[in-house]
Amino acid sequence: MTSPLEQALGTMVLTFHKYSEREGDKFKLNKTELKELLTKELPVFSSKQMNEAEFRKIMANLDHNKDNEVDFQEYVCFLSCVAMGFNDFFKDCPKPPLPRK
Ligand SMILES: [Ca+2]
Repeated sequence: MTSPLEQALGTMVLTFHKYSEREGDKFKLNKTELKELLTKELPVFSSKQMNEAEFRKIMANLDHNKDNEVDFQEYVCFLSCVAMGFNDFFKDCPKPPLPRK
């Protein structure tokens, strides 16, 4: 049995590879792969109908080493930022009681 956090980490890794292995370098997301990942796996980004200019801005922000691809480290930095955003968003919400074991 894995814990929810372990499952979440596994999902982060598997989701990256599900898209990165489609074309070209198997360990990096190119623009097409990144767009697919954002649209299908993080629909919170595409719900406001991300246009080409917005997408290019996201790509440029994520691609720290400017090789026109997003590697795993760049992807994890991005997810950390999204997690911080979620944390800010939810910090004033009342907490649900933790499930008893
Ligand atoms: Ca890169």
